[in-house]
Amino acid sequence: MKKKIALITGISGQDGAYLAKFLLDKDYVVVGADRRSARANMWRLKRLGIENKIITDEIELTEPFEISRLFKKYKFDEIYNLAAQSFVKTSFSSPLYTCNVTGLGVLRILDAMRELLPNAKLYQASSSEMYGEILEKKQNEKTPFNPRSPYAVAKVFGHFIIKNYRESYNLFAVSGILFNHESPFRGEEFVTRKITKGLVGILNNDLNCLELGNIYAKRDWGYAKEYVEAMWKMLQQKKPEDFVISTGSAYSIKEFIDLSSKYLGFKTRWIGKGLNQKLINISNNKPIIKINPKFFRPTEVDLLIGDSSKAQKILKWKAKTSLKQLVKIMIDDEIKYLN
Ligand code: NAP
Ligand code: G4F
Repeated sequence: MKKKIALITGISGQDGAYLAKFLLDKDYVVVGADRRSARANMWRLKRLGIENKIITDEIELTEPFEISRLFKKYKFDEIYNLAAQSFVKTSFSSPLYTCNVTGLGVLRILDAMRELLPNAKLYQASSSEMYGEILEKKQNEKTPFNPRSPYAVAKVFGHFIIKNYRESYNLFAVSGILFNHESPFRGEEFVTRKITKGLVGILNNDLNCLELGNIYAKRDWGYAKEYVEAMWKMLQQKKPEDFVISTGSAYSIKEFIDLSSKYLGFKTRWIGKGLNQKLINISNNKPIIKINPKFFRPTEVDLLIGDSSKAQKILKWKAKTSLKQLVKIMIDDEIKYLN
């Protein structure tokens, strides 16, 4: 039987790597596309031992000619659009660029698909950030969006243009509204990896103290490796539909720090309030976490908790890894690859 061929944009990112491994294990031909970079950014694929098993090509989401070229070169059965300027904080300093890549990039992909590959299936990486200042206690596919950052506004555009092209041109194009998902492959600027890497660095005497922003925000954190299966499942359905993917539980950054420091064997206590709040290492009375307003955002998303009952019912998908287990996975890996 002819192998299915899938395109993953954003192949160098966290989800791109896990999804590539998942699809290769299902015997797909995987074309992994990324923008050209002067920096070596394929370390995740190397770690998974799949760097030489995927076909690599270039895609720049601001460049429609490059998208068309790729869509003429390969007859994709499935397209996973994971590429984005995905760091929320950067979207405040680069709003136009973020909207161009993360928002309009989706339209460029969709329009090339309409013209060149109308029978392909397209997955769009939508985000729980779209709920922003939440309008319902638990967020599901029907909860209205209330975005709080240029990144989230761009994702809302991407989400609705997918729906519009699906309805206007009868394309199989769907959005997965994924809540935060983490792993050892998470970028170092995101808060979970910043904490696991930072605390391991402190234990190893490479770092004195870690500086963070708002530690009272709460997120619904799952394990990225499990979440890519849900993306694939969405494209195996008869009917194109959007799904929320989440664990259903939320924890604060402070709780994530406490779980991590406890797992590493630190004896700690919190002191002070607001900007003066610190986490003290009881063994030497020195602070290991401080607050730095530099990491605050102009507008914050205080709380996200997803309701993924539709995915549980239709996709038969459910998150399995607890936050405690996720912390262990991330820290063990951090220690293993310390040098
Ligand atoms: P990530 O690690 O930041 O990866 C983003 C990828 O997009 C990288 O490969 C990056 O390439 C690529 N990219 C950035 N700008 C590009 C451009 N102009 N043209 C082409 N490629 C570009 O993100 P992730 O965590 O894997 O997330 C995957 C997707 O899911 C993103 O769209 C993100 O917004 C969305 N999402 C993530 C989460 C989450 O919790 N992880 C939750 C909801 C939605 P470089 O290596 O060159 O930077
Ligand atoms: O780890 P974060 O940067 O992730 P954020 O903003 O929730 O966005 C991630 O998840 C979204 C899904 O909801 C994705 F769409 C998006 O692409 C990305 O993957 O920040 C999490 C929380 C925020 O409330 C932030 O203010 O942690 C808080 N935080 C506190 N101190 C910090 C820091 N965040 C970062 N990155 N760095 C800090 O020092």
